[in-house]
Amino acid sequence: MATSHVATPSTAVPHVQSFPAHAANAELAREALQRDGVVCLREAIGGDWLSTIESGIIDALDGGSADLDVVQRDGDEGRFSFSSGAWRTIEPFRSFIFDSPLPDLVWPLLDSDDLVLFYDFLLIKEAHSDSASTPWHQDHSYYPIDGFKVVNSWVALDDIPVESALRFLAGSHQAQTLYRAVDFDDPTRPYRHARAELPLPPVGAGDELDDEKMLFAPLHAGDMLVWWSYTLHSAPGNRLDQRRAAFSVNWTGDDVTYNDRSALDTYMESSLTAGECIVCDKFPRVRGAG
Ligand SMILES: O=C(O)CCC(=O)C(=O)O
Repeated sequence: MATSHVATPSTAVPHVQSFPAHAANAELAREALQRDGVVCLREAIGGDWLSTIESGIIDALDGGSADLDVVQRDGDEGRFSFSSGAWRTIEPFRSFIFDSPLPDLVWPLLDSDDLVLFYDFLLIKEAHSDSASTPWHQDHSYYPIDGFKVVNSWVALDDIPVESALRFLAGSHQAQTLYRAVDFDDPTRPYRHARAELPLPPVGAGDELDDEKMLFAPLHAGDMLVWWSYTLHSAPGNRLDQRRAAFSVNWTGDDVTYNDRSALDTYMESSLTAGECIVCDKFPRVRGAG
């Protein structure tokens, strides 16, 4: 298993721009998202909804998620667990996605006539899952869809200090260059759905602290990051004595169509054909008329 050394950043590193999560700040948040490719909404999700998600996590880890991976890497004390597309079987996840303030926080940032649910993603790095790092990547490289109105709304379930925080390459979405998907378990190995004709991401393990465009995202539980699917980002393993968990919901907007390229089952739907709008039972419209 290849692991990348990630130095502990100082507290002086630049942070993702953040705003209190009010409707009144939506325009400022949208400008920051357009410029940097990522924005943080502080205190976006309240304690009751965080508890709802936690009850969904219990269900997911107890067999409720059909697509759950739990890995413990050599030498690590803690496990790294992730699940995707569980909202259709786990009621607390469904309720959070459809009934919480989440869609109304995200929709204004997307500048789209509608808001379509693509999939949910749960990620738990237990204390001292030291080598559970995430290499530099764009989410879009893994998707069988075309279009640019695709965002990840990533809710911190724990306080996440800068040492284990996500990091972003500011403005990396703007050129609309699609990079090749990398294998998360071992970035030196070809990923099975990778498109060989695409360039590799231009940032490698260990480069992040030298780059002035790097933005770090320390968060408190309930804060939410929103980033475009073309924004390059990465994360270190969790070397801390505390859990680092997040629940993210990925959304698409009115410019997105299916392209039928090879991808994980979570992102595919056999009833869709290339060029079609992706709205269907698996990817339902949550806001707007379509
Ligand atoms: O937190 C992490 O390790 C990675 C999260 C991420 O890259 C994602 O959700 O797309």
